[in-house]
Amino acid sequence: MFDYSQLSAALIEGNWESTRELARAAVDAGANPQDVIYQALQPGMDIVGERYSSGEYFLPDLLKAARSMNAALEIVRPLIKNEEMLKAGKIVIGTVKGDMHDIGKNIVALFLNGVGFEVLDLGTNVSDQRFVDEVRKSKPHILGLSALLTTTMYKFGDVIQLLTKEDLRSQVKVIVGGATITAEFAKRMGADAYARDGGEAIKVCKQLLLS
Ligand code: B1M
Repeated sequence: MFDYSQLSAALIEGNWESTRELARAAVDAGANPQDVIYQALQPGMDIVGERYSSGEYFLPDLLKAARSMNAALEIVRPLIKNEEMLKAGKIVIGTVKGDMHDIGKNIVALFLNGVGFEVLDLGTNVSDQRFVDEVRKSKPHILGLSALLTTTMYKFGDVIQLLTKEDLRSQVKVIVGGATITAEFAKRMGADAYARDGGEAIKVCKQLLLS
């Protein structure tokens, strides 16, 4: 069992160089890359979020934490790969309009790619129409929508309604996720599925391929 407290602390302090070096030291010592994400980095980000909510941290602190997270992800990214191949699955993924958060979405994309899904990542601040146009063009099995803000999470419903309007809803399964999202909210927006994190997204997307 690894002690990730120093790694979490470096991320919380926004020291990207230490975060990267401690992530490298952990994987060099045999840490599981998924554990590095879920036992060190994401809990660290949660603390950063709490400090921001309480007024202890400000926007520059969020930016420094995001940079540190990305520096550590560069280390673990090459290790999350090809556990098995699922050549049949294609997913289009993106963060909805008005939302610039992409760290969690990138992790989900990384995990899905790691198990062999073909992942087409549209990035952040993606308009409803762009998602729908990409579904028409690329014909993915799954459309993945990410949102982190309580103001942008309602975009899920807008995208799904537009898919219906353009006669594409029956052709694609929709999975949604993000820190503020619940399974109940996903259902209310008309999504087919919800996943809490990257690991669950793999499981759920495999099920969606079979349904
Ligand atoms: Co912002 N931010 N942020 N932020 N930010 C939050 C979300 C917030 C909760 C912080 C807080 O107040 N405590 C708050 C939202 C409050 C609310 O809506 N109720 C907030 C705010 C207010 C804002 C701004 C409005 C701040 C401002 O400008 N005054 C602004 C909005 C900008 C915009 O988007 N228009 C803003 C900006 C930013 C930064 C740019 C500085 C930076 C993002 C950098 C980036 O993404 N490139 C940032 C950050 C870093 C955060 C926190 C601290 C961390 C987010 C993160 O990366 N978490 C965040 C607080 C928090 O979440 N605890 C916060 C780590 C990541 C691995 O987890 O993203 O949850 P997460 O992803 C998980 C799961 O959610 C899930 O799997 C992922 C991997 O495990 N998941 C999916 C995600 N997408 C999925 C899709 C799926 C399935 C699962 O299927 C498709």
